Amino acid sequence: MIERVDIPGGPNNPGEPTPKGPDSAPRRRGARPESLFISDLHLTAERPAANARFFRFLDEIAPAAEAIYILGDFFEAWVGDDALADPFHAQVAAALHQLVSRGVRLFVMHGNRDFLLGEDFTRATGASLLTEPCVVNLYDQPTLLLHGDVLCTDDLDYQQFRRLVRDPDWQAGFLARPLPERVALARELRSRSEQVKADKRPEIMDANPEAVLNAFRQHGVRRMIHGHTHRPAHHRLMVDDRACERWVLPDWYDSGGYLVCSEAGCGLVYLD
Ligand code: LP5
Ligand code: MN
Repeated sequence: MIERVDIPGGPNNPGEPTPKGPDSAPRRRGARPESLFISDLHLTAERPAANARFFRFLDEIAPAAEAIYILGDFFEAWVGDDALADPFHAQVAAALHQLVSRGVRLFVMHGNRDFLLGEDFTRATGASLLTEPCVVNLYDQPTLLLHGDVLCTDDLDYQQFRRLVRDPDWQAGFLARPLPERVALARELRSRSEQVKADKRPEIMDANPEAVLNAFRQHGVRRMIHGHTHRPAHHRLMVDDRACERWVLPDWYDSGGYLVCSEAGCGLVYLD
């Protein structure tokens, strides 16, 4: 089902003041309200450099934004919310919670690595989970948000796999297994994914142009933001008679970055 999500009190209600906690970071003087979009951080205790970059982003950049949107694959792999017991996961959740308590709204969407993020995670962080696909009214511009994997329609094996693991019965069966078993299965699946990707043609792992056009048409928007493909870009295209734009977010493996949007439009910012 396609739904247009109006986020209560979100940036789609620009007239409403952003709530600020007692220790909230003051906005840069004269700065216009901004929303930041990130995805594909693939956070894991095993990649400390990428984690440090993310914690720096949370300390130095995120507090001045009015909203942060995480569009999937925030974690390397999420096997269920009981994984919050892991010290690294708990540290990340606490850092997000601190950001929210400073008055920054936080929205999270599932990716293909972390589609099992659930209510315990949102409670621990103060984030709101966005249903994919979702249209937000971003400074008066309806904007379609996706993780991006659904656009890769030429990757037939992956789409079949996606249907399996997004099935609620399959997920209930998986979550009923002991945590160490789930962790081991996810590890196995990650290495399987890397193996099969090495044999896939790069173009089938990109967004299919027809799927992109259909998404614009179906949702009646002129702007789309997604991640997943690790091919950061600003695509301008005509859809029927309408000028549209598609922003693709960068991954955070080697450097990272984010998309910043305000009334004036959007722009990609890359981190060192
Ligand atoms: O993630 P990335 O960038 O490497 O590749 C994706 C697609 N791969 C995946 C798999 C994830 O990487 C692994 C997610 C682990 C965390 C989930 C935990 C909860 C579920 C655990 C289930 C055991 O999404 C990859 C795409 C690529 O993007 C580009 O779009 O090509 O697709 C695949 O690798 C899928 C394969 O093509 C087909 C999968 C065959 C495996 C079949 C095993 C099914 C049984 C699983 C039960 C153990
Ligand atoms: Mn992905």
